[in-house]
Amino acid sequence: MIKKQDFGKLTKQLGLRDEFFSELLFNNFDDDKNGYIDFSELCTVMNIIMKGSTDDKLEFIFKVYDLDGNGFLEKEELYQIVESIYKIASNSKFFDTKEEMLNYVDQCFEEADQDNDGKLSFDEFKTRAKNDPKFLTSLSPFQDN
Ligand SMILES: [Ca+2]
Ligand SMILES: [Ca+2]
Ligand SMILES: [Ca+2]
Repeated sequence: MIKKQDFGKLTKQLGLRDEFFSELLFNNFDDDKNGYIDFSELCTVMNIIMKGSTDDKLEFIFKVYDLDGNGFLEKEELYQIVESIYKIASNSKFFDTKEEMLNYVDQCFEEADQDNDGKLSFDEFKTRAKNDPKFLTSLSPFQDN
């Protein structure tokens, strides 16, 4: 069983230096919300990460980013996430300033929100992520290379 404290250390070693994200991930791993990640919970997530299809992975990311768990991504949630990512990725590959990054979120959001209801459903998120790899990379807390 993994406690939240140990999980924080683990994600740090994996290059995730932001507590906000560590907490987000922990809450998502901890399926039964008992404050510990047990072996089967860990396996479920590892399976998605190692063997999951793109859709499985997108669904996982979507759930992590849906901070209030209402089944939709709101712009405020994306702002929080992107801001947190910006803190981690001090030399971000894509953006020079935070404003630039937030503008990008605005722009992506408008484009992704196909029915213009001000929130992204999983389908809208998935469509956007598949058509624009930059969208997904810019939303990923892990900086590959
Ligand atoms: Ca648990
Ligand atoms: Ca939400
Ligand atoms: Ca929508």
